[in-house]
Amino acid sequence: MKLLHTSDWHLGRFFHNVSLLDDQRIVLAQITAYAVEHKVDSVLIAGDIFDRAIPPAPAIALLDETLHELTQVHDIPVILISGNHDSAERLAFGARQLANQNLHIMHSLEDSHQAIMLTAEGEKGQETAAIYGIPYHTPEAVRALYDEPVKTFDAAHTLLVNRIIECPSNADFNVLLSHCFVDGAEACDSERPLAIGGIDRVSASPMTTFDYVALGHLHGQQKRGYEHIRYSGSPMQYSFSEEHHNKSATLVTLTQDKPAEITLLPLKPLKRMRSIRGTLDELITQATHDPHSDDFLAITLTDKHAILDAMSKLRAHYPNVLQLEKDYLHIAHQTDKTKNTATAIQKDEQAMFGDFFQEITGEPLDASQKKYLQTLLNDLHQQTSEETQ
Ligand SMILES: [Mn+2]
Repeated sequence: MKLLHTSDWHLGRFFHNVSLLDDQRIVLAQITAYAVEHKVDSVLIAGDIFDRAIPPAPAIALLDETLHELTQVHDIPVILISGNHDSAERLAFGARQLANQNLHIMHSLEDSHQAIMLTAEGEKGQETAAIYGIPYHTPEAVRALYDEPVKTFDAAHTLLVNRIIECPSNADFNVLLSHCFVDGAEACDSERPLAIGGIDRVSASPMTTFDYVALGHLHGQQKRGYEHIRYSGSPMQYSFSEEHHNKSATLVTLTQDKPAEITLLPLKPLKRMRSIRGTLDELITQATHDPHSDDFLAITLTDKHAILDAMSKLRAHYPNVLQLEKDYLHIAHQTDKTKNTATAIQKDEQAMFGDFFQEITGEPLDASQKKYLQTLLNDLHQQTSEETQ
């Protein structure tokens, strides 16, 4: 039995106001190609299908197209759960009808103990897998549904897992999908916390009896405590904190009396998210030899002086600069930390205006100009402090 585990597609996501849909389309096509190439028995998507409850229409169209390719063109069942970014109710539209068409949308907590049964030809004849899905849920939602004093994310999740385990399954393999934050797993910048202060963590131990657990929520691929309890991670980078992530889909091969075999199938993005640093001149020179100058970039400029409209100058060579930082601003802040703040701000202003003046006129400020500027700044600060008193 072969399953392809993926999660956190976040279709319709924008990053620094740039739509990622073209990039998402590329990696979804690779996932479909892997599913076909490896003749998987199902594709499992562990939540955060969309980036928001009401996704943009082109994102809905991309999901529709991808699911059509998988379930109708290639006859591969898709099983998915809703994540914290999805609206479970909206994602559930048509779920009962679609279940007859290879598409299983598991959105209900009440029905999370009901398995989708898969059959496949294994080495020892026909094999069956029971696939369970626990959609994203809050403790309040579980408490409202069952008459249990559930207070924490862990208690809520454990209750739902135990409900599944209590129902005996005679399948050869039992597989669970869940969208949750398993304790000890590593987060990055692009996940929205489920709750503030780390109270969203759930324990892995109740899930160990499953043959495989397909997790969603965390965007970095990782196992959690056990080889068969895993996050597939998102199919592409969604923040600069994922600069060193190599994204993949997880191919899971289940064989009787053996642990699940895991193969990471690499996904190749259209554009990577990465950070570079250097002076403006260095970076512009580098751009000519950079075959990936259209990557999404976070740039740190190390020039010691202010540069007029650095963003447009960089974008002429790197069209997708999304974030720009200037080292000298940090340095100025750090060195002046211990001094009087007002003096520090004034000093920065003087230096910055001096740089600006030089950039425009090609000449540094002379002594009388500096004196005039100082008087002007003093007057302005005087006015501001009087106004705020
Ligand atoms: Mn997510």
